[in-house]
Parts: sequence; structure tokens; C-alpha cells
Amino acid sequence: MAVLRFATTPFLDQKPGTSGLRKKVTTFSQPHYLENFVQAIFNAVPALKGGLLVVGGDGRYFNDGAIQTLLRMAAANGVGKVIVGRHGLLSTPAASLLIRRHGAVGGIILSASHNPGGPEGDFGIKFNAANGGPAPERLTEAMHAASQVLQCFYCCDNQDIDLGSLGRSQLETMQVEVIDPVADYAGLMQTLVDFDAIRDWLRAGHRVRLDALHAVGGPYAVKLFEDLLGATLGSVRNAAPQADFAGEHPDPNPVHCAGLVAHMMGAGAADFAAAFDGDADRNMILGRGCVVTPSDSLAILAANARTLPQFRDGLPGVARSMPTSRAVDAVAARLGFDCYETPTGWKYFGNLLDAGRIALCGEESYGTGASHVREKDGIWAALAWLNLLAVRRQPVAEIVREHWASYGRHCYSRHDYEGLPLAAGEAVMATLRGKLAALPGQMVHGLQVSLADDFSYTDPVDGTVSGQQGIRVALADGSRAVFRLSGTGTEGATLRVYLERYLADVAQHAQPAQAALAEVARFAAQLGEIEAHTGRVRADVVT
Ligand code: VG1
Ligand code: CO
Repeated sequence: MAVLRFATTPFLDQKPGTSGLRKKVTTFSQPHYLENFVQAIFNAVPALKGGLLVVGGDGRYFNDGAIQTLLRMAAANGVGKVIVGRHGLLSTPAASLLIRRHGAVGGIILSASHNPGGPEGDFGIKFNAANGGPAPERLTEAMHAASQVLQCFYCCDNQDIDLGSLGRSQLETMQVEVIDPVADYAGLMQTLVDFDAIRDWLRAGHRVRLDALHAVGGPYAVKLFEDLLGATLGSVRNAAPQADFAGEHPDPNPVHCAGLVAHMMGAGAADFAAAFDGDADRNMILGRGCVVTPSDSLAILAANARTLPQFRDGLPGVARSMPTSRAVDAVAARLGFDCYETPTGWKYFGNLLDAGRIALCGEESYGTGASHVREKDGIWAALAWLNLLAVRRQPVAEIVREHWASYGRHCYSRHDYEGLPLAAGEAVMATLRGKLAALPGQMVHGLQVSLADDFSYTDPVDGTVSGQQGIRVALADGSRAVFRLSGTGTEGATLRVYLERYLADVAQHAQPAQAALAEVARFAAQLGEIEAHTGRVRADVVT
């Protein structure tokens, strides 16, 4: 076995987005594409030499080969030890936990999360730092910079490592330890959530349905919900991870999980359901006859935090991404803790969590998490909800209704325009930016604007400034429209329009979200001149 040096030339597009470098499998399959970016990581994080690295992925197409390449390159770059999940599998939150628990220098997660998989689908690679969280901007920028000047990469010429059996082996001077991907994570969950209470609730005849969408969440969900909590066998659907997610879109929202929604709206519905995305960090929560929006889910968990053993002493503070509805702000204001507004992407929560300023946070994009790891955590969110149901002994829909009655309802919806030509997406944003200064205080398209800006975030812990994080337009009646371009797509541009309307009056709470938001939606489309720029009359995906 030998360490080889390969000459290479840079790819100019290796710039990580909202959550790592995400490209089509066809892009990653080009000679040296994967190797270049992996070498850029090693170059940008010199502490990996002699250090501990955690490695795992969501099991999608291309993972197996990529992990072997990664291990060969880690050994060639002098990494001291690698901890890798059996069969190369680790959910994103489990990877975060392992980095923290073993004091690793960082972790490399091979996943394109909620993006479709398969030979025509997407692949992704992401570096998490020593706190277990996604690399902060300065680190992703360093990786991008390293990729731009790359002249060579290092790789060993060994045979594939057997990742099917647990145990240790040696690759050059690097130790490789294959671990059970679920064990540590399942152990941690039992310290955060009241398993006895949930077991009692299940024994009382309540039924649950968990949908892993043929992705990496399956083994975690089976262990936790069926083996440890005693839910009926088969409660976890689509539990076996498949490389192409059975041809489906592993994105837990009402559009991509229409079957689960139909079940929960039907006569034989379970009492509780949840679905998870490709790497099991996202969650969608459903009750009999209702889908809980992620923004409401965050607010309800915040309002009921003390029901969870993890939050027995209350919350120091909470955070939400800017486009997430302000439902959680209302809870924080009433209960007297801080509420931070961060840019989209989990990496911005890291400093607040590390500093102990917040213990719970979330995003409108079906992401909820807490201070036990530094990633959003889908399985944990479902467990936290079950804990809540076991304590309150009320149906999900009733808990949601009571929350709205108490705090008012923040109606919410996201309208996505997918696969736009890049120029069209950018034209909408440029149009909006051009109008910003003149908006505040004006009547525009029939509505009174109170505030309009391009969101800029100053990290309260380290002072880092992140500008141009999305256009916010707040209306005098408490409604809001937010616009941004996606940073996780792999084709053209995706324009996201986030709509919110506050309804204080309980008599108005029962109306469907799209009806309540129709006027704000029209306003947003007109303000962004969306049809003129994109030719689209309506959004492709409405959640
Ligand atoms: C999307 C979501 C964002 C989330 C990110 C990663 O980003 O909007 O809230 O943090 O995906 O989630 P964007 O830039 O496409 O809007 V995941 O589950 O892909 O790790
Ligand atoms: Co994900």
C-alpha cells in the first residue's frame, strides 16, 4: 500500500451553499471532482492531520464509492483515526452527536439531504466542525478558496475497506473504527425524553405512524419507536434505506408526502405521524386531521418546553431562521426568554447554542432542533412531540387550536418557484432590492408596508456579519412576505416566497392557510414582478 500524489486542476464551482456542496451525481462523477473537494477540506482544516474524523452518509446512490475514496484520502492526508457508521450510514444528527461525544476535529457527511437521489439525482458533501455543527461561513469560504488553487490530491491505493462489520482496522497509519450508527444516538434520546410516559401513552392504545421515506432515518426510527418505545411493528414505514429512495423525493412536506397526509385525514388515521428527510434531520409533524406547520411546531414546543425532561429547567432562549414565522417570538415574549432571528441554514444557530443563549431552534423548512447536538434533528422532534402528547393527553389538533387561541395564529405558507433560469431568479431579487428604499410607510398594491429591508445578521457571539440574506417586507397588519433564492438546489434557481399573516381573532383561526394568505400572496407576486420575470403564474410547490 502506498500514498500517491495525483496532479489535478481546480473546478471553479466548488462553492458550498446553505448546507455543504450539493451537485448532480453526474457532476460528482467527473474524474477528480469528489477528490478535489475532499482535498480542499483537508487543506482548509489542517488539524485533521493526526486528528479524529467522523464519516457517514445517508446511503444514497454514490455514497459507497465516495466513502471508500474519502477513507483512502483521509489516510493519505495523515488523519489519525476515522469513526464511520456501519455500511457508511449516519444520520446528520447522529454524526453531529458522534463528533461531540468523541472530541473529533470534525465530520464529513455525505448527503444531499431532502434532494432526490439516484444516478440522475443529487449528491452532497458537508463538513461539520468540532462543535458538531455545519462549518461556519469562514470555513466554507476557506474550503472554496482551497479548491480554487488546488494542484494535487493525496490518496492511498488500498483495497476497499469492509464497512459491513463492526470493529477496528488500519489503513496506513490511520485507524478505522466501524460503529453501530444508531446505538449512541438512541442512548442519548433516552436521557432527553420521558420514554416511560410515551410507553404508557402507547399502551393506552394510541397509534403512531413514522415515515422514513426509504432513507437513513429508518434504522433510527425502528430502534426508537418500535424496539424501545414499543410501538406496533410496522409503525415505521419505508424503513429500509434505499440508494434511490425508491425513486421518491425524500422531503417531508405535505406535497411530497401526500399519501401520509391522506392517511392522517382519513377515517383510520393514527393519533400521531411524522416523516423524516434523506438524512433524518428534517421532520413533518401530523395529528389526526391536521398537519402542523414547522413554525407552529417550534412555537408549541417552546410554549410547552418544561414537559420535556431535557428542558425541565426552562429555556434560556430560542432562535428561528428569518423566514420562519414569528409564532415562536410571541411565545418568547410572553414567557420571558430571548428570541433570535438568524439567516437560513443551521450553521447560524451554532454560536448561540454553544454560548448557551438558546436551547431550542427551528426553521420553516421542517427543521427543529435543540442543544443536544448542533444539527436539526427529525427523530428527536417526533420524540419531543410524543412526550408532549403523553403529558397533555390531548390530540395534536386540539393542542394546536389551544395554542392559537392563546397566542393568536401565524398563518404560514411557502411558495417555491423551482427550476427557473438563474437570470430570472436573480431578476426578481434585483427588482425587489431596487424597490426596497421606497417601500416603508407606503401603500403598495393595496397594502400598507411598515418595514422593508435586505436581511443582514450580526452574530451576537462573534460579531460576524452576514449580509443579503433575503428580502423582508412587513405589512402594517402584521403580515409579512419574505423572498430568497435557494442555496441547496442543483438546477437553475429556486425562488422561495414565504408568506405569513397574523390572526388574533379565534373566530378566524379555522380558515385554510392559503385562503387566509391569498392577499399577501398576490401582493408578493406583484411586488416581485414574478410573472414578468419568470413567466410563471403560480408556484410549483406550495407547502
Ligand atoms: C433549505 C432550507 C433551509 C435548510 C436547508 C438545509 O435551504 O430552506 O432552511 O437549512 O435547506 O436543509 P435553501 O437555501 O434551499 O432554502 V437540509 O435538510 O438540506 O440539511
Ligand atoms: Co436534511
